[in-house]
Amino acid sequence: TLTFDWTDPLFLNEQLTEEERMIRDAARGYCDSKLMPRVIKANREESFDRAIMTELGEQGLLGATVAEEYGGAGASHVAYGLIAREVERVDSGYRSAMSVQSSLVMYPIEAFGDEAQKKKYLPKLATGEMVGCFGLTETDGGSDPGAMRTVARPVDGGYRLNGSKMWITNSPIADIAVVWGKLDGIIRGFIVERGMDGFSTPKIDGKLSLRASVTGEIVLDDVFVPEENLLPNVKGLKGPFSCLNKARYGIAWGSMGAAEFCWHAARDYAMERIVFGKPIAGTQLVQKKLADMQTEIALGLQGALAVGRALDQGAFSPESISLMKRNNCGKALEIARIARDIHGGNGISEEYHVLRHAMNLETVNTYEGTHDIHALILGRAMTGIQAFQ
Ligand code: TGC
Ligand code: FAD
Repeated sequence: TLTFDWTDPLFLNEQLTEEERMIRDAARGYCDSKLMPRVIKANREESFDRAIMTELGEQGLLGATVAEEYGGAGASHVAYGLIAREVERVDSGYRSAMSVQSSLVMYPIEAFGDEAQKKKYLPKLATGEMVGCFGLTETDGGSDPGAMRTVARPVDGGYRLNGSKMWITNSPIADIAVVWGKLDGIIRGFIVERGMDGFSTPKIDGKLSLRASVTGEIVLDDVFVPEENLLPNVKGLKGPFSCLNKARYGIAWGSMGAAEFCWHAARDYAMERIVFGKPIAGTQLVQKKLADMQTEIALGLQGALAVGRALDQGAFSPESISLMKRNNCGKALEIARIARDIHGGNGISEEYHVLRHAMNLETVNTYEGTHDIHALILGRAMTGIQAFQ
């Protein structure tokens, strides 16, 4: 028998390869020493330090699954998930920066780009010398991206893009944007570069969630994009949705990282906090809350691992990703709120981090498909009846 470790009740550690454990530990070392010390200030000031992208690149934490010949790590999807978990243990906004670059910018260029595009962009994205963003959502109903208004008009040597995108992670600091728009009524992907006339990325201020991440719009005012910047190898919603499969999968791991932070913080606080003459950890109500956290996290990590192994074998279904993204985000949000409660009044202080996580997880539960949209994806798969419209 194995000795019971309360922090790893279903023996996740034993199910990882040596390489996965090394990547996880390296990510954890960086996150503890470099990200954790700056997160309170970043969250308070609603600012993202651009240098983090270069640091993540130096640590090999960008484009983990991208082939080594293009600067990626050529690692497993499970390794990518473990990175997301470590980064989000610190802040969902930092994980956002990492996952947008890896899953929503590098992945589509690798999967749907031509050789010249891969050589031009991927190595610089892998080192963090270049920052990318992903423009799918528009102001009117992000849940229904098929209704997008952004259009591309063919012109001599390329296309003219018109439209705007809303709520775009990293857009204000991005050097390139993978933008989805309709060409002759069909959704296509374009690599728009900073400096192209008519391309601008106003920052969105005043967020009460994901404050350590920079979010903005993308405005496309008759932007000329040359032919060589069209992603040639995908057409239709399948393009952006294939990227979302990867990112949603990473979020299933990441949200568990945030939840684990909150669970451990709640447990540690409860051990120290003496009320009515004894630690609150010695009360039945608190122990039940901690046991619920432990159970949901252990199950959530196992589910994410199962999907990761399936992705590594190329035998996955988007519905299983929806199930894990939905459940893990929902559970993480609940866990963060309860952890805040266990901290009493201290729980609202930035010093204890738990309310920051809860606030962040409101976004994580909304982006990449809301909790309810994923329920409808699962409902459609179960009944054969689509309930979106
Ligand atoms: P539907 O009819 O279901 O599908 C249209 C076409 O797309 C294909 N498809 C997929 N392909 C690959 N993977 C998937 N997961 C796919 N889902 C669908 C499908 O086979 C079909 O292909 P074809 O060839 O038959 O045309 O499309 P619908 O319009 O009915 O979709 C409905 C719905 C609700 C499922 C979908 O629109 C949806 O998922 N909405 C949520 C939108 C969303 O997730 N937006 C995310 C924006 S990006 C973001 O939030 C980044 S935050 C990142 C961060 O900071 O970390
Ligand atoms: P809506 O679609 O208007 O939904 C509003 C509510 O209606 C939700 O509760 C939803 O579940 C519900 N709803 C919608 N349709 C139905 C239905 N048929 N039945 C029942 N309920 C329904 N997008 C990008 O493209 N790139 C990014 O990098 C990016 N980063 C983001 C960063 C942040 C901080 C945030 C907040 C968002 C980001 N997004 C990004 C956008 C995100 O994906 C959308 O906010 C999300 O998809 C929801 O779209 P919406 O906000 O328009 O909400």
